[in-house]
Amino acid sequence: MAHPLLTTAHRRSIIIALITVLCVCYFMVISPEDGYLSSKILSTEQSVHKVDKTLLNLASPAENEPSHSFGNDISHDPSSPRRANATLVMLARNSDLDGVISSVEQLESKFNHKFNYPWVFLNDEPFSFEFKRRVKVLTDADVSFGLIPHETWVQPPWIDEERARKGRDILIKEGVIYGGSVSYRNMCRYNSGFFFHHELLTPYKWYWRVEPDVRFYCDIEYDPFLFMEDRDKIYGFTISMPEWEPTITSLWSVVKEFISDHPEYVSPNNSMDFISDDAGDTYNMCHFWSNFEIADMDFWRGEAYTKFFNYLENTGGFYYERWGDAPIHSIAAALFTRKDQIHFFKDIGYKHAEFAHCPQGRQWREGHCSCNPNDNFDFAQNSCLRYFMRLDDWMFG
Ligand SMILES: Nc1nc2c(ncn2[C@@H]2O[C@H](COP(=O)(O)OP(=O)(O)OP(=O)(O)O)[C@@H](O)[C@H]2O)c(=O)[nH]1
Ligand SMILES: [Mg+2]
Repeated sequence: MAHPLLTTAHRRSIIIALITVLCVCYFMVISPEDGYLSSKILSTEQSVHKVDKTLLNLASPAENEPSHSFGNDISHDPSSPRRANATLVMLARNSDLDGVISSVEQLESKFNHKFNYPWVFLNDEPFSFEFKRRVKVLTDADVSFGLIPHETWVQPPWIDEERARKGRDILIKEGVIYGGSVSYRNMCRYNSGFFFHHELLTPYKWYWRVEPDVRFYCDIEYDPFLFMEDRDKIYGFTISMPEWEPTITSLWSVVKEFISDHPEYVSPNNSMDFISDDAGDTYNMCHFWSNFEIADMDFWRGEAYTKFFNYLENTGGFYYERWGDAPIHSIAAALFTRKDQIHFFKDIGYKHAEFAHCPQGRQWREGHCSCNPNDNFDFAQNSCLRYFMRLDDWMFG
């Protein structure tokens, strides 16, 4: 039998020896520095693993399980492109349905199926169920159908109807298109001074005006709204031509009065040379054809245009003559913006009635345009494009 003291002392020395061996081993094999390095390597591996998973999650979230452990809470999709505050807008009647479908179908397939800008349709009468059903199905974008407030559409009660009737009769005798039509005058006045105040349009800055039965010939692979925004543009067109003089007999004298009352609104770098051949003495009738417009509604809503429109409106010229929204918009854009703020969309193939703009050369090829490049109004006798091109800066715009 062993002595208890010896046994205790023996045990104590074994424990001390073991502790000593463990300490020596610890300091020899795992020094504090090595331990730091090891743990650093370990933590780096973990973070590489983390980053990999994070990148994977960003790259294709749909293909990855949601991982709460890494805290990758992706609140927005960074791959979603920047968008403009913009809408496509069309004024139409229920009876225009076939032409509306044709225009929407083309613009969707050439442009908007990739961008999904919303559509706004406006009418002076409620759109029929059939109209809405047939149009909504053409796009994945939001579609709204709006009723135009009566007072912004109809001939105002202060217009002298006897004088207006005489004005219509003169144009009928002269064989001017829509010369006898009051509803055409309503439409022109509405497009000149009111559409951009419609409650469905006030949320937006940019619009692309589309009409029933027009043609869009080419693929549009970029965003024309962002193009305008990024270059500080205000008004974009494709076709320009002269107005029928009898429809705007007194317009230019009213414009000149406005300019002399409000010279502060005229841009020092304006496009007077597009609309006048004699530095503003007379109007040469040139205008941008407003059935196609990509433009900034804040310009129409701004002080210069608001005062300009009200000035014109007070003369009654929309009804006593037959002032069109195209010369009104064009004159304002030419005078109250810088010339580099007006853009010729030469890459957008477009046709309204018998007049077409077909891109040329590389733009025609790259846009896969379906128009005949020879069916192009740009340099036809009646085109006003050469007047636009004589503005110094057009090609740098
Ligand atoms: N809701 C409504 N829309 C109209 C009316 N008149 C014209 N519009 C629309 O206003 C736009 C211009 O009218 P248009 O009749 O095409 O006039 P235009 O382009 O000068 O003439 P066209 O060469 O015949 O096309 C089109 O989008 C028409 O659908 C109307 O009385 N009510
Ligand atoms: Mg038309």
